[in-house]
Amino acid sequence: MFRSDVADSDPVETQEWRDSLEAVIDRSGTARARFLLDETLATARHFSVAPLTSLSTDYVNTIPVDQEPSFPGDPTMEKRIRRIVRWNAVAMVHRANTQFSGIGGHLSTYASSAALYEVGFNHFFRGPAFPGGGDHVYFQGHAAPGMYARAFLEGRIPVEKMDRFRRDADRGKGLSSYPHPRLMPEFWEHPTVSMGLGPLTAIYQARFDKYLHDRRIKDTSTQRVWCFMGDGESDEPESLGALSIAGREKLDNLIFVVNCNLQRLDGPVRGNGKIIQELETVFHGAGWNVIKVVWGPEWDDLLARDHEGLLRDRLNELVDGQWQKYVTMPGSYTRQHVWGSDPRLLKLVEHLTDEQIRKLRRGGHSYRKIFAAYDRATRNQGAPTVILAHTVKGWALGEGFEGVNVTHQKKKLGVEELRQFRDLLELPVSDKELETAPFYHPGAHSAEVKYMLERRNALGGSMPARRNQVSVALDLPKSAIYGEFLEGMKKGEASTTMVFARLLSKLLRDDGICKRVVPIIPDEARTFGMDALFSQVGIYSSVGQLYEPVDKGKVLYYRESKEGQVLEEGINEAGSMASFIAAGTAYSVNAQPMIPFYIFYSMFGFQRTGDLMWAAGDAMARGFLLGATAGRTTLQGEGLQHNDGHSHVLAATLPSCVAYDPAFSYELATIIEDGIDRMVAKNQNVIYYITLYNESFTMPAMPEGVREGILRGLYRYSTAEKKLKHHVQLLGSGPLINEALRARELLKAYDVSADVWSVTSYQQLRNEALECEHFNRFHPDQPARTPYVTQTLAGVAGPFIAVSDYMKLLADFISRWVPGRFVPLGTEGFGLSDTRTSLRRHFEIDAETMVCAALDALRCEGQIDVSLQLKAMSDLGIGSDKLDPMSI
Ligand SMILES: Cc1ncc(C[n+]2csc(CCOP(=O)(O)OP(=O)(O)O)c2C)c(N)n1
Ligand SMILES: [Mg+2]
Repeated sequence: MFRSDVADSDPVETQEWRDSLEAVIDRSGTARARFLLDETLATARHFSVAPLTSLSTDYVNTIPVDQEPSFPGDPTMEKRIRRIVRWNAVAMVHRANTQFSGIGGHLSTYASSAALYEVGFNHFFRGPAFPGGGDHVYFQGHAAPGMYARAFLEGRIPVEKMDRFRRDADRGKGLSSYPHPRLMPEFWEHPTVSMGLGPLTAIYQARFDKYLHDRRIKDTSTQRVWCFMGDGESDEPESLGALSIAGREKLDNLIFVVNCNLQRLDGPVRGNGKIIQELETVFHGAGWNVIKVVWGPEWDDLLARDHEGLLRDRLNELVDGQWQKYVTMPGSYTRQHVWGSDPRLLKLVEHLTDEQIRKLRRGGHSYRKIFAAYDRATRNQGAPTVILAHTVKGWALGEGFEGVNVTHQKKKLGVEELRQFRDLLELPVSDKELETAPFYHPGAHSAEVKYMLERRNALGGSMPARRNQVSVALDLPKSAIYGEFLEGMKKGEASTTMVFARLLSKLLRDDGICKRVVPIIPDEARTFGMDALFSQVGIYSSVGQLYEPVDKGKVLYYRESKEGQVLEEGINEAGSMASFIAAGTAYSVNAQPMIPFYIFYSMFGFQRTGDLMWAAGDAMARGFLLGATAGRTTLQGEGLQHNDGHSHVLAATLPSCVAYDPAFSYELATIIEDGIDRMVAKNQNVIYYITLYNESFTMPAMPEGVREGILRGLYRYSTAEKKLKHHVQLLGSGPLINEALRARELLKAYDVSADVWSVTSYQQLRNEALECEHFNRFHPDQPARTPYVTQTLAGVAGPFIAVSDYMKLLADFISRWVPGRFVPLGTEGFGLSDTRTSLRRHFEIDAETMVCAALDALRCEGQIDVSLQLKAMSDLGIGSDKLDPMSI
């Protein structure tokens, strides 16, 4: 293999070195060849001529000119299409902001990446009808106008809709700001605009495609994942944090395209460095195939004549801030600064005019260079590929936009700028019309539209396009599977975590859905008592198990297998969430319903990866999130960073999330059965968040008639045997219901009886009450609806004391609909380590402090005297010096 464009002052000598290496390999094998290379490098280091690092290459294109494939398309036609798409992408943002100041949108991102997308659309992206199901493309969020502009040309978006960019409120009539499946469920597939999440979730999507394939659920061998991202976006830890997983898993179905326009929002990404070179080393180091597309074809001849490597040295040394500057300067300036550093360099460009120097394009604007990169990327085997494409931010939008630091924030063009843009694009928009920047469509039967539709038809249809249909109908588990959990325990004790582990292992044996269940665990299976799953269904590994596990021979051993079912993600909650999204959207993305059960430390769920949960909601993912080791006081000994007393508050902020805090095994089983029914049978786009505790107690049998109450969030668990002089209502959630039951016994000493209620979901109670409020507000002429919580608690006597292992804020969700004095008890404040008993006293949620709260409420109601309250405090050993947990 010989590169014509590499700086080589003595090609014959070079070939001799190559020949001798080949001869050693032939004669003595690869080990000897490697030894000789190592020795040569050691010598090179001694003389300080070793390559800087084997991970980076010169600042030139990876693919040599003579290895570029011929371009199969019609370049002139594709240029015309690109120009029309470019115009309309600009028109939609400009028009939106002219009509509605402040509505926003971005011009410069797509302007820099138009060719990157268009080459993909015309030649590579496989659409939904492609055999095997097509590619998954993650579009850079801020480039959305370009995707709309293309769909407009294809006839998929009418012109009225183009004029409703960023106006979603009239449902179905507008175009969302960014890729939001929930707002445009027929169009967008993958949410990307929270930067970093696109790259992360794309990696796990590619991995999940392999999982589906290896587990023989779906043949995904023709599907690829394309992820477009910004160079500024690469600063997000999530963007690069999972690269090694893609490398290790050899995800050759994955292609990243990084739009390296050298700028982010405020300024240069690496003014003092080189982002492309930096990314090259990072991706290389993680085992990726790296293709740099740095320069356009205008550079080919210059680089071919760079026999001494002077030009390469110059390209290598100039930093990005400088490259950005050259975009904004005339050719004479660049001649002087780039080439003027050495007379020999000046000579290289002496035949070029200043204007020609100014027009030496960057690789990411050359369809030929991009085609070559995509072609190579799609043929690569055994590793993921990244394409680092060098572009100009605001390309072709004129000097007010190209390369300037404010370009990201500019939403409109002046008439003169529009005129120049129109002239550059050679579009038939009249001077008179320029003021309004009208959309331009060449007509449904035009050659351009015909060409692009032909290309898309050959590739499996238009994109982006989200599928809503589920092609596989599943038989849901029979009720019997849940039976044992409803019966309760005659003897012994269990925690809800143990109950869940048992239920999950039953679901994994169920004929109807066993293959569809995807357990996801970030290195905590043993913590949750779920390690039996390892041997029961195996851990998924694309290479099987290449070693004999240390515990082989034991009943439960660490079994990895190509058909393994558990996604054991290691200590990686973000990656686990990305897997959850891939599995939870498989019903649409891969037309295969899957049911993820992602179990994690509840403290490291919504708090740590909340944005991914939000993205899951946007993507309309379905599945179960299980926040284990839940509760500020139930998990003892772990302390401040582990004790979760607020994940339910955070979960309530995710609109598609149904959050439950169950106490008993029958509640948990009822909730999971309902969740599977809603997600799989009823096709509802909901996520269930269920907290699981590690406190064991005897699980009671399910009382009659409580199913609806469990699912709606509240039911009466037990009624006072006998009414005493005073009466209160005690509401409990999770294991704290046991404290409510104990408080009921203690209260008897003060002539107070109590009913005990189980609150499985404050969030569901609140949501339903808000729904009633909404109905009533807008239907004043109809009978008012009463919230379920009000109806259920109506007519019972006494103040209401609510306790949970979560913040008071959670119980406060329902306070305004409770028909009576309401006293929430909860765990505001930082967590700490101690025994459960001490922690519950500290946070004032144990039975004794509950008694104090109940008596206090009765005193405030004028029912008892202060002396009784003081007596109780003294009886129970609680003084007025009780530390306020918020004070820590
Ligand atoms: C997590 C997150 N932080 C901040 C932003 C706001 N933001 C939007 S675009 C942008 C700059 C993008 O730069 P780059 O990734 O280089 O993309 P380009 O537009 O240059 O292609 C920023 C900071 C965001 N969308 N997401
Ligand atoms: Mg950028």
